[in-house]
Amino acid sequence: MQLSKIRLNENKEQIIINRILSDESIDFTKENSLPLETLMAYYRCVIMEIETKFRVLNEQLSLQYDRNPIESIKTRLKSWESILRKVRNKNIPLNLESLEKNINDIAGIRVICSFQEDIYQLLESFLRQDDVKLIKKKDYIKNPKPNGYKSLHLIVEVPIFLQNETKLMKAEVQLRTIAMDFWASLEHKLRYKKNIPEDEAEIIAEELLECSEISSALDKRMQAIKNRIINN
Ligand code: 0O2
Repeated sequence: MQLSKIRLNENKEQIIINRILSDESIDFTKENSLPLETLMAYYRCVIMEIETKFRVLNEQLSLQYDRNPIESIKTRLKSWESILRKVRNKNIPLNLESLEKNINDIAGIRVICSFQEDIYQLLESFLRQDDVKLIKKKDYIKNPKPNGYKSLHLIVEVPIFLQNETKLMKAEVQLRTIAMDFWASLEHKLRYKKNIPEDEAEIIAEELLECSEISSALDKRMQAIKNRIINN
């Protein structure tokens, strides 16, 4: 967590945060450094819990089908800077309860699969688990975003088992194919890159939309080939 960095006055992140934030949020950060560090540790724990759940499913499905449905898993704890930016953009009250209640993606787990069918199979097995509570599902695979973005997003609540208590923590899980991940990584660069002339940005966006369609077609063909191989 970036809290330790925030304490250093000359730190680069401190300078950015100072620019983004009001005095109130800077005071909040300083006054709550220990509870915030604890909360972030809980989010790290829920990331571990969920990552393990997917690794277990991968292990079992690989025994059953002799191949690994999960290509890789990436996890991230949202940076303190992004959390504060979201607080400001969404006009959320800045206190610990409000962060937990209103920001669902502090803990993020991205599961990357080879094939689209694997995503739905994993989804079913994951949501069937007794201790996983689905809060929200957004299927950008069946309903891609207008820019061509595809991925399956879940907000879930999962218990973490601490020394003297069990705590329910929320996390965002994104499931996508390798092709969808490849596309999203490049498109992400466009979103965060400043200084691209408007007409150039429009051309890139059109190219990306076309690439999204091409990669969907590739995903479908690869899936069909895999199924033919398996069925022979
Ligand atoms: P980062 O830096 O990846 O964390 P909501 O509040 O749920 O209504 P939100 O938070 O936009 O709206 O949720 P959504 O639509 O489920 O998107 C959450 C995350 O999905 C984003 O997080 C991105 O990681 C990814 N994502 C969504 N849309 C796009 C897109 O068009 N392109 C790419 N490359 N990624 C996308 P953050 O917080 O925006 O960013």
